[in-house]
Amino acid sequence: MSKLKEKLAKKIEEHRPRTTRLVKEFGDTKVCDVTISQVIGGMRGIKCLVTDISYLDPYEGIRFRGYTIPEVMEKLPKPAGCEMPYVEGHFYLLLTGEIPTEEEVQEVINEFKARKQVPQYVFDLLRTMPRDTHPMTMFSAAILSLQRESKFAKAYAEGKMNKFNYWEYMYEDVMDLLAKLPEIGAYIYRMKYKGDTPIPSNPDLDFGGDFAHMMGIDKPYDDVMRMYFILHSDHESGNVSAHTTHLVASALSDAYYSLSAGLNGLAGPLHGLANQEVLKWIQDLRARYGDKMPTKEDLEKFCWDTLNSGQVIPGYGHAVLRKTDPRYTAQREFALKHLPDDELFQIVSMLYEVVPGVLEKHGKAKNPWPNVDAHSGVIQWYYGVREYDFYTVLFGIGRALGVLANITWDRALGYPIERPKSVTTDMLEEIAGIK
Ligand code: CMX
Repeated sequence: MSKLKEKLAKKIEEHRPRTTRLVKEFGDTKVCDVTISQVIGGMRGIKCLVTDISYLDPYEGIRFRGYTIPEVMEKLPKPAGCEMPYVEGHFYLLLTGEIPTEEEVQEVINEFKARKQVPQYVFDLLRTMPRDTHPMTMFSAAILSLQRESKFAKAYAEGKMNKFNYWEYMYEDVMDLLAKLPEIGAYIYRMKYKGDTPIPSNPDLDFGGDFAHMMGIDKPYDDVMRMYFILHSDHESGNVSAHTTHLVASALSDAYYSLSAGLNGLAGPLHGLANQEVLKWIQDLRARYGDKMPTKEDLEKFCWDTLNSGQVIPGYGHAVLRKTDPRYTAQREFALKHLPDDELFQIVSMLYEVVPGVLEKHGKAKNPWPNVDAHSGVIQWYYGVREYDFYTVLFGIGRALGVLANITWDRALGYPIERPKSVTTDMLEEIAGIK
């Protein structure tokens, strides 16, 4: 058994009694009330999910296992000469709650290396799809096709498992799957946009480094991607991609089924696709002003035109956050250091000064501040990834780290199949006293 799996086994043993005790001794203790607007309004604010992997404070933003983004970036081990930490170290943190040593990170790197080979049938499948298929469809289909490899599904079918060791098979699937995601993503990119010139994986590189290599982009793109994958990894459990992955896994569907489903949710324009929408929106803005750099007044007018045509301003607003997303800030700091004079970055910076005021005046969005998607595309664009419909795949590889860590713990703690209760409109009217 790997040291990571051993450590996880120990943590799980320590944690299980906490969950059991809460259910047994305090099962009837009330957590929160539920109002009609929450029932109709997408369950906003209802506290009915549990995860220890990350927590989203509306004002502070995300903490991964209790650490803020700057703390994660500072504390996790980094490859020699690099600014950003190993993605493998971040995954170790998400899974165990501990900052790994160099040696512990190396072990995860080696595990991924041993599991990273993508079966040929996945590439064959991708090649049968029309080239104008959205890359998220390709990515999700590739992951779904890998389901035949599931060790969990196989052991379940053979009746080999009991509830207490479900997590071990889930862990094996999670590691097998994660290790393959960089190559699947980069293959789609090179096949679809770069004249069908996939670049083979370099087994000596780490997760972020190998991804940059397979994309065919030089340094510091490896650091861009380490940062990107870490920032996008997890945002507690209620967002569409995390919740969907958890929900599907709750039916004892394996990691492949669950992640593929979660990614289909990430592909929606109100969720992960927003980073593609932001770039498209900014390109439309630039097209309107030709070579001239738009002024703040121009930007303000463009924002109002967007709102008045009934569209949302992509990259702004959030269901939980009520301040600037620290994932936006982390990317802004990177951009200030590496691409301060980039025209697109300057537009994004100007938008930061303009959009919150416009949204406040508009009076609808509860949060007028930027979210992660308002910034991600600009950095990708600068380093040459200009095919913006690919951006959500990058988000998806990052998001896999968090949601797969979560479903490993779901199995470990024996969370049951998810099954909330619905009511009819008649019933709500009765509850409201109007019927
Ligand atoms: N532009 C214009 N209107 C906005 C808005 C924005 N950026 N953000 C919210 N609103 C509107 C909503 O559409 C809603 O209008 P209606 O009452 O007419 O339906 C109203 O303000 C209230 O919405 P809210 O409670 O503030 O926000 P929600 O929790 O319903 O939705 C989100 C959150 C992110 C979907 C929304 O802010 C939005 O559509 N933003 C733009 C898309 C985006 O950036 N998505 C990425 C989010 C991060 C991620 O998941 O990747």
